Amino acid sequence: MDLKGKKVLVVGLGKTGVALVRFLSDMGACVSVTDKRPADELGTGLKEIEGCVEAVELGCHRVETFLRSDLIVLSPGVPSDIGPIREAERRGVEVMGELDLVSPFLRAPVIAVTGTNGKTTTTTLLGEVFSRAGKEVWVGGNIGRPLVDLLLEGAVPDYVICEVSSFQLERVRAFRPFIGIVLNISENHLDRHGSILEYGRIKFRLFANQGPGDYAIVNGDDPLVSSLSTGLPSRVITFSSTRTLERGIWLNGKGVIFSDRGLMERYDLDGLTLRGRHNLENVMAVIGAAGICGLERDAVVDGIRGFRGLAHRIEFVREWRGVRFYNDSKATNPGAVERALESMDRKVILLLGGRDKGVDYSSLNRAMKGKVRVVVLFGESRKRIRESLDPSWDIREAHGLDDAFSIACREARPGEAVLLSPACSSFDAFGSYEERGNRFKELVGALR
Ligand code: UMA
Repeated sequence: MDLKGKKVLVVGLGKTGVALVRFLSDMGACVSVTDKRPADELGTGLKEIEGCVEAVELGCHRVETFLRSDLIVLSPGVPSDIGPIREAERRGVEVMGELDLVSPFLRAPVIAVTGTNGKTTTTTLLGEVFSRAGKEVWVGGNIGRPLVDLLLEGAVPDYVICEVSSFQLERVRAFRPFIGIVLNISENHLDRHGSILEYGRIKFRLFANQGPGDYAIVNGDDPLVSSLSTGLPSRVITFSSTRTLERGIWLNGKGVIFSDRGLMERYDLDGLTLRGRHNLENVMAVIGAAGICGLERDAVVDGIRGFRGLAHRIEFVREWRGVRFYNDSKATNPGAVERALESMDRKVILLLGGRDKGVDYSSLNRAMKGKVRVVVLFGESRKRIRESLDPSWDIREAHGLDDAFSIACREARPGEAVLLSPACSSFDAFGSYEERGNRFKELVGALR
């Protein structure tokens, strides 16, 4: 892709936008940027692109700005269907996302991970396991480090391990991972994608540009993932935590079997510290990628056994007066809450709420059965969640997280757990799920 002298407009000046501007400028493009937020809300972005841009438009997106460009590159958080983008496309201006811009410049095989839940854990674990097996890796993507940073750094690792979101996949036409992983699909981001089927189809764009020499690792226990997996252009490797397969990845006692092309390996996972079935699925996907790449089995097992999990994902914080506190602030959709509840071995006081993403919360009723004693709703979405929950639940309402936490502490009995697994994003009251999780941990830490 020749970018020299091209008039390129970057839309959005968050982390990705800043990296895009800098890369495009390095490649000799004439770069402009537009962000709907005004300068005083943009943080350090403007400073970081000093000297790299010809024009900056803030506080609005004017159609003329889009029409003047040869190429428009979108940040993931910018929906594809906003007016100026539609108009520019109608007039023949090329529009692409970060993944397609980066694709022609990639010099290492990509292992890309998507799914509604478990992406970050799986991506991080892949990084650990591949490093342990002596491979040089670059780990990034939706995890918080834009893929375009890889090009800015000039890194040429053995493997690029990349977390990919539905936002990034929305308009993929060229991105081609050597191994693509779809962990699961449940309701999320419906405010942007409209329906779960459309959301699922977008996730499967991960495989759209693959060929017969590439691999698709998919969850054979997830009905939507399975139904979308037929007819893929790459070699499909299925994993299952419920049955033995003819080939693929499955559980065997306290181990996992990987079998493909006449090869069969058993990975002994006795002593695994990760909790819950969903984490076993993440581990199976990692073993699939490791098996395909021919990593040394003992290194893979060491990497997996040594992995302690990530903060804000069913993170055990502390035990206080016999009550265990878990921070699962990253659970921003009902599917993630279901998985957290599944992994609990005691009665739970569940903290739910935040900003609604247009999803259906009624599936929580089944997941809560036999596990949850009291539900504390908080934040913007509390009314909507209450409407989806069966009235027979013991439901309390609180304004914000702090109030919800006080109620939970009053209600919890020794032997129970207080679980923050909110099913919603944090943006009604916090800048990120990390901030919300850290506040929860602060409150737990302050208990005397
Ligand atoms: N903006 C516009 N016009 C619009 C919409 C947004 O100008 O119509 C501007 C905003 O004002 C803001 C900028 O775009 O200044 C933000 O861009 P962005 O939302 O793409 O944010 P980045 O900082 O570039 O972060 C993105 C991902 N964010 C989203 O997808 C929303 C980060 O994922 C990712 O870590 C980062 O790129 C690096 O790849 C975050 C996320 O929440 C963690 N992802 C979602 C998820 O995991 O569920 C998909």
